[in-house]
Amino acid sequence: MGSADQVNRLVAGAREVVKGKVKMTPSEAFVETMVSNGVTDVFGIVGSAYMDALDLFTPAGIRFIPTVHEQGAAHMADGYSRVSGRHGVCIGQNGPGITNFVTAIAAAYWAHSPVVAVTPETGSMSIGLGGFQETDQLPIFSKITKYQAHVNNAARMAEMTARAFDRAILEMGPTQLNIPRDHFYGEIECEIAQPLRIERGPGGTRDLDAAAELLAAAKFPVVISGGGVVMSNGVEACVKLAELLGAPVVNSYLHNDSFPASHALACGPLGYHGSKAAMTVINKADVVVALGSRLGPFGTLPQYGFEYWPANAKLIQIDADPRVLGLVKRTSVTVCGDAREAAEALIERLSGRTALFSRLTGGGLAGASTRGERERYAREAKDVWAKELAEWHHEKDAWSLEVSKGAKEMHPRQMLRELEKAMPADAMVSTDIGNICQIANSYLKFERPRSMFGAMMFGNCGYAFPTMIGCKVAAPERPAIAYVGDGAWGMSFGEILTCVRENIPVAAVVFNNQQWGAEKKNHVDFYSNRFLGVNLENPSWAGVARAMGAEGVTVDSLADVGPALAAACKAQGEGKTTIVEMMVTRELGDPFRRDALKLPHRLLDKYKAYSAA
Ligand SMILES: Cc1ncc(C[n+]2csc(CCOP(=O)(O)OP(=O)(O)O)c2C)c(N)n1
Ligand SMILES: [Mg+2]
Repeated sequence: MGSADQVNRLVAGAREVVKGKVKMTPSEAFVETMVSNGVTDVFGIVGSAYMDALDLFTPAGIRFIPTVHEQGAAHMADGYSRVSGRHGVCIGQNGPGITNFVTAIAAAYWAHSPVVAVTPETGSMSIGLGGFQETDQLPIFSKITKYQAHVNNAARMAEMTARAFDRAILEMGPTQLNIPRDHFYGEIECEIAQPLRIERGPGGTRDLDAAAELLAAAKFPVVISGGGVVMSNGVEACVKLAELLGAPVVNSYLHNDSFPASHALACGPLGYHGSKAAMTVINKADVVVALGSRLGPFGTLPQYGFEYWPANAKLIQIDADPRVLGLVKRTSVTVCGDAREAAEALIERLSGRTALFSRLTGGGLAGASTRGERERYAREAKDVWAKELAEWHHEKDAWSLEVSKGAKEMHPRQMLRELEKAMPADAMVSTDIGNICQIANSYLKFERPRSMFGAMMFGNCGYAFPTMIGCKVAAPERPAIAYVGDGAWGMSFGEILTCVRENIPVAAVVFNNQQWGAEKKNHVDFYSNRFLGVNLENPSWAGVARAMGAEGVTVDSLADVGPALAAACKAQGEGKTTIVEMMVTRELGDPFRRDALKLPHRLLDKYKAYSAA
């Protein structure tokens, strides 16, 4: 029985927050503040540090989801928040339980996820004495959280808890709530705060006016729809703005769900193994409007040997976070505002400038008469890319050809295409870090937001599976699928037990190429195939899954890929988690970055043989 069954959120009063200044225990203040913030699920591993508060989760209508590893718990909180737009919460034992959070909180930081990491710590009377499970927990998270609340006095429990929750949403990123473990006990008098939810607004009038002028003068405007569009629930507004301008739309890197893929103006994602159509189209732009994007440095690197960023285009950057404006790319206009509201404000400013208005006043949209041309250009670019991709069955570099010669395993690209074809309409897909997961970027298309969950810019192997478990908790009705390489799977498969124990049915598609492929590619490209630590001897991952109480399927022919995915999605309706192990060749696609490494140069005689070939 999963703990969901133990929580009856309909227990009278469970979700009703105590009102006014009341005497309570700090544990009660902590739990009530979570209720006030709408928290219904918390991921973690039990620990004596916070047992007094844990005891109250069930009567408060909060489900506690025990995980295999605290890193998994924090990734789950991340996935949960990315799907729901609400807080993801994780908690653990002081010391090692908390340090186990670190990688996942860093990942959530770069995914802009409002995760609250609750970190009980050594009791206040023994801090600094070097007792059991003690480490200074604030410095560890200082660079990977937006805010750190420290409960320095039990009387401040409600206040600090509320602030940690408020700031996670306010700044869209993880916050830490650090609580010396003795501060859960005692009696305090306090009031439970209402959540502080501010309206961000569309941005300054002057900046929006300037943006509208630039767009009105654009001959070839292109929209980059970023993660901020998803987070602000702004896809509809983005569609309207693009339609008004007749502007093709590209997704920012790993945000393939930020614009409906079937829309006539949609050109697909930029970035590593993104859409060549998107790159061809943006290269033509005279004005680019980056809506809800920090324009991260890796999202616009040259791809396919194509330096596509339009260096001479005017750039309008719109983002809710002022710190990212003008940071990576020089902007012509910057707008600090909510992506949805800013798009709506631009629509308001531009919608009067119809073709008729334009004829009468000469002040209309400069690109109005050529919208058909842009649409045609985008359509042709998409057709060319679709054809190229359809014929791109396998990698063609010398090493890939050699290792796949006569191989009975599937070519990764063909396998990814079969997965794409079988993808259920409302699926949620997370992707890990690895060569095949990155190539998957070419084959992942979405119609609705909050559907794609890449490992984003922290880029840690082991992200996708636990994140998808969190996604499934937030959206149990949607098919949940994690794409994971076999190396990354070794880091994360333990959480199968969480799926089975807690009845959280998901599917994981494991790409078994028996190698840490993405890193091996560097050995091929830079180190004359001097392989070290990149080959993997795997057990049957399907067998391992079965031993852990899940379904396990091994697929080695293309015809079985689609049916296996469909079955794994259907099985979720029956409460079953399925691991689909794809047996694929060892061929490897283009590397992430060509500028990441230099050819080896050695000076000492003993290492001379280890120079570039
Ligand atoms: C936690 C972590 N450790 C190491 C790396 C470096 N790294 C990047 S990709 C990669 C290989 C991934 O291998 P696998 O998951 O098997 O996928 P493949 O590349 O074979 O498709 C490694 C080790 C990383 N990104 N994250
Ligand atoms: Mg691999």
